[in-house]
Amino acid sequence: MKRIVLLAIVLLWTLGVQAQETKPVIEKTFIERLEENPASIPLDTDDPSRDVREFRRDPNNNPKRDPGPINIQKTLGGTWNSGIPTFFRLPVALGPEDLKAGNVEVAFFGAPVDISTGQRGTGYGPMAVRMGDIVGGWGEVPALASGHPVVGDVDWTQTIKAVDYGDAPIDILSQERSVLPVYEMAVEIMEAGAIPFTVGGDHSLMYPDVAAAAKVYGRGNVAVIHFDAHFDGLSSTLGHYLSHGSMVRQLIDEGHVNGEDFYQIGLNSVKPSAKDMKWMRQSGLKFFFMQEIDNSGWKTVMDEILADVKESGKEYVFISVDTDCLDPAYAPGMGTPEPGGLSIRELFPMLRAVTIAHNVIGLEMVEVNPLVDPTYRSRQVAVRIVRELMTGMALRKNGITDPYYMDKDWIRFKKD
Ligand SMILES: [Mn+2]
Repeated sequence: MKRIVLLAIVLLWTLGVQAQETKPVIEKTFIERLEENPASIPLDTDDPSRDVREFRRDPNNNPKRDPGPINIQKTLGGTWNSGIPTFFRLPVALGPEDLKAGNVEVAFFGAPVDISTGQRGTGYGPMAVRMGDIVGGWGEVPALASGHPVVGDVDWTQTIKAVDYGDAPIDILSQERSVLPVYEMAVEIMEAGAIPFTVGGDHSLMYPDVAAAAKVYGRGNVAVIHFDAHFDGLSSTLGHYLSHGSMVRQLIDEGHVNGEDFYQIGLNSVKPSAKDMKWMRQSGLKFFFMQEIDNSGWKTVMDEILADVKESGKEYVFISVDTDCLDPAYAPGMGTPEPGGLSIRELFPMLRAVTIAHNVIGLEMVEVNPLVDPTYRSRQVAVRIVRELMTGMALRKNGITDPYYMDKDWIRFKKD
């Protein structure tokens, strides 16, 4: 009897629940909104965290202090595995007033975007570079300064005033919504009179980075030297204008940079389609496949590029290094590695050449993926890429004009 009563209660309760109508809190379903406009991604405009740009601190009043770079290290200097991991243990700058007050020349900032590669990992690039081994020592202790195996007694950290500008506040769920915060940070650094050096993050960053340079120095006034296994000129990817494979197309077609001022070195991926090749030729893009470097040698290619930039009269040069320009033998931890790429022996002298020869107004190093870099090899190489670029800039500041400069005293013993 008890069981029957219990069953009856359960039955009535179930019927009661079924009889209730569902009352949705949101009237239009997500599916309906997608069906209405399949090319849009519905967003919650009421979400207080919807604009990552609002996450930025007031750099001057939080806490209140005099402007200028802040040294956050405990010691005046140290060795590679010590210190609080800012980029190269550099002082920190929080806002443009710090850059101006400190006469900062180069401001590194991280941009941890990785959605464009289709896998996670490049977003950890900035932290990996901060943690990466610094050859020799860091800081202001002269005894810890380190020379360079090719160009001699030059320590860029003691020649160029540089800071860690922190990370751009990016939207980890959207490359499109990460464009503005990165663009604004790059513009802010340039307008404060410094050179932004973006550490990525995937290569979709090239769009805001170069667009910022064109905004500050003038559309069509900037030449771009682009090391990459990929041509990155797809008109779109899965309907997205922006990806790490299409920014070159957007930058040229939108008129930020002229096609003929765009130099690509080391192309080595699946060949661009016939349609893409047609666009590359029509736009005037100056591309050098790996085969050309294999046939003619890196120096011949570099000579041609240096002469061409000079002839164009372009005063402002942006350098973009996608680390996958290197063969995965040297750097396997990449967003999209491509066997058959440049060797370290080819890349390093080219990086010094472009920075010695040109008035560089912006740089980026992108696509390092520490999650697929179990040997730390790729991040070591990434740190070295930054070092080569910065060493070239330091040599230029010291008055060196030969793009292939070597300190002869450092190359071999002397017989005399
Ligand atoms: Mn690439």
